[in-house]
Amino acid sequence: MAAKKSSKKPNISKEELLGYYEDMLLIRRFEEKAGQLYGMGLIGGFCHLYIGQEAVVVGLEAVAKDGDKRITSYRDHGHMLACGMDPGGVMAELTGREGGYSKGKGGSMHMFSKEKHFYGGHGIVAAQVPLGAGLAFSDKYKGNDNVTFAYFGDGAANQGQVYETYNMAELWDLPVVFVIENNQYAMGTSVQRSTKSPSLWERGAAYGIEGEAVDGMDVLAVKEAGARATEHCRAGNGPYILEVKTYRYRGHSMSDPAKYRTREEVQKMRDERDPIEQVRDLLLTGKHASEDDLKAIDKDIKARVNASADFAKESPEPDLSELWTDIYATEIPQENV
Ligand SMILES: Cc1ncc(C[n+]2csc(CCOP(=O)(O)OP(=O)(O)O)c2C)c(N)n1
Ligand SMILES: [Mg+2]
Repeated sequence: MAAKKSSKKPNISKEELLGYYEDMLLIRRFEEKAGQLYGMGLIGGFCHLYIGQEAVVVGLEAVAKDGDKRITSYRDHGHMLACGMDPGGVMAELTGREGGYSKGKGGSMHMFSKEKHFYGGHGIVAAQVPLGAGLAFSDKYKGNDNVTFAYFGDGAANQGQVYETYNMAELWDLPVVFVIENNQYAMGTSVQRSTKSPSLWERGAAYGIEGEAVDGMDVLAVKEAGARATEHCRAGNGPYILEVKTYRYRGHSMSDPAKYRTREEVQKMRDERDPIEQVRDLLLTGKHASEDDLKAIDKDIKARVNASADFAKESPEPDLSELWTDIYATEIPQENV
């Protein structure tokens, strides 16, 4: 089945479109800056950029409500910014500073915010999927109508634990939206090379889980599909699978020779499908904003991102005594999970 396009209803308000534009641009500019800081040696370890995939998290956050949870893989900066985490705290974590969300001890892949219900940041492919079902179990147990967004990649979709999780999630009607971010590649392996059943969402049928594929370069389409998914889960109907067809422009991580695809393939995506450009076109053709308005927004966002980098650079490295803290839980939380 082809991925669903949005109905591009003309009644989408200027405020809504501008909101998507700003949120996606913040992620893009933040990631560009992270790439620069990495090049300058200020970020150590792994760093996986989200450039190209911005419409996925921004579209889904548009249907999230207070108390909803999210959990994802190592390609996680976009998810953090989209759920409202502070860019300064995220950048400081990337650079291993005290002001970071994990006090500089987690880095790019291991950041959390209990306040924003962001549960990581996981380096083991697909490990977050059963954990996501566990988060959804807590909401089911408490009897509220919150949902968990459990994000994973096309490569992760070939992991066994995903299917064990599908089975339990459907059996127990857990309110979890399984979001497969199909960016066409798992490191250097294309979906075509890794599976003969490329319609990843349809695998849920074996467990009785409903779902759909959606055009992940179109933020409005993602939001519409996200609304169907969350309504399904909030109403107590169990899990839902969204396979969001997207694309990453940069390498898998900062150390990717990118020999598995052509420059032309990437350029074609940038030219024809870019999620930010699509909203930009809607804003301009709908006369909701002028070129100058959009330039001013970009300037503001760049200033916010630069401020986050300055905050990161000025924040001290963690004290050596921090080596021995935050290793074991000293209290067992009874609620607010
Ligand atoms: C269990 C496990 N196996 C292998 C790896 C090495 N590895 C890291 S990322 C990755 C590819 C995952 O691709 P995908 O799920 O499509 O996510 P994407 O990077 O495209 O966001 C692999 C094999 C790992 N981290 N964990
Ligand atoms: Mg992938």
